[in-house]
Amino acid sequence: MKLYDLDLSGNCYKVRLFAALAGIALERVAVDLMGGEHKRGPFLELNPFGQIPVLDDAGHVVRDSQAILVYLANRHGDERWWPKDAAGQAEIVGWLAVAAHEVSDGPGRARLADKFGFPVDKAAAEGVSARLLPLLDAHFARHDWAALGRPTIADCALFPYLALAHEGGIDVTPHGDLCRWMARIKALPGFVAMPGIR
Ligand SMILES: N[C@@H](CCC(=O)N[C@@H](CS)C(=O)NCC(=O)O)C(=O)O
Repeated sequence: MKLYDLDLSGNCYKVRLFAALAGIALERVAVDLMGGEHKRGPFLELNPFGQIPVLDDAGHVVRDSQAILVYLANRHGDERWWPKDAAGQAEIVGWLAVAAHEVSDGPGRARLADKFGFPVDKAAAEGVSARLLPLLDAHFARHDWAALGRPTIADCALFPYLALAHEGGIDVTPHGDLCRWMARIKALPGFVAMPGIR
């Protein structure tokens, strides 16, 4: 299975992290984002949205980090990471949506501004983060994991841009329960980090 990937991408790291935790082998294919490879012909045939990560499983192509997590957990993982029941799946998808929206629009976009100099609305990203972090802290005050009382792909989707928040000038340290959840993820067997994760 090929993962079209970039070391510094938190979205790609969601997939690398889950694969490491679940013991799934991936062949990483580096995409030259700075050189615009993701906006040219061959790559656009894989993902017309011109974004990484993309997974190619023997010709079956999946785009979007959340979709890739669901695919891998279904196809190659086991029920620990992605349950069969509707209620459990819905609980996880709710958190995948938070990863794709609030976490991405808040800490993720703040990092795009500070680390990469992208012309994003930093104040808006800070505002989203300021609303999000207390919500997450309150959740993790009552729960060890995002969903189902155990590590799932929801944790893998939420973790990267929260663990990288400092690279966007977003301070998570006042949120102790959120930090303790991140420490629990780092302690999972098979955990791998990425550049910027302390
Ligand atoms: N919703 C997508 C977002 C993917 C995304 O934004 N990827 C970034 C790299 S982290 C990218 O390819 N950016 C280039 C672009 O949007 O032009 C996902 O979760 O995979």
